[in-house]
Amino acid sequence: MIKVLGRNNSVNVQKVMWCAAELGVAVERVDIGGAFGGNHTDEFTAMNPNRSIPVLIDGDFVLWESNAIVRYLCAEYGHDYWNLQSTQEAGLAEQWMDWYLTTLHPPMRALFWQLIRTAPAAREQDIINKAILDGAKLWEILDHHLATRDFILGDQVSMADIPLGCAAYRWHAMDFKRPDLPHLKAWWDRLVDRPAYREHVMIPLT
Ligand SMILES: N[C@@H](CCC(=O)N[C@@H](CS)C(=O)NCC(=O)O)C(=O)O
Repeated sequence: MIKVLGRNNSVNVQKVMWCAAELGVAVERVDIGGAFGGNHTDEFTAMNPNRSIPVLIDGDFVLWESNAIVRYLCAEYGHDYWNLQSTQEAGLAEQWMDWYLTTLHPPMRALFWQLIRTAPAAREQDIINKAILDGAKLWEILDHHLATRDFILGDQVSMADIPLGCAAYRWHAMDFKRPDLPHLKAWWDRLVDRPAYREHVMIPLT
């Protein structure tokens, strides 16, 4: 059985677990990283020299970088709309996945660390304000994109929804004043309807 090394409260592990569940791929997840430790051993470092989670083990094949793992799972085990049909579709999916990683993740990470991982007395309001402002501008881009489609690539959910969908839960679950972005909210509601999303992504933020 495929193994995923990583604690379930990591957004990057959630991408992989949600994707595998959507594909119907059985996975054994092992709690590693954060308070569990285990990602600085020689054995782990040999698999991922970054000492970060998640790591996927599929037989003799080892893979790290969560977006790469999602792409691998869809290419290897994808069916129906999870198996992208053209290089254009794949290009667009990768565009949004990379946009999340390079552009939206930094303000989302700052917000998460301030509001969830930092004690209230130690929070820095200017960092929080900037992250909300930067994040809102970017979510607005996605809101505009979603005005004419149900999911990121069109009518059907795809791997393009995975990283942004994980971030969207955090955006809606954290306690701050969000701008009104109706298309984004409607898309997020569609994700919330998915049992695999609720099971692997919508867990308490810690
Ligand atoms: N770009 C990497 C980032 C991996 C990463 O930074 N993972 C974090 C958890 S979200 C980690 O390993 N933190 C150290 C730890 O949990 O001990 C990916 O997408 O997989």
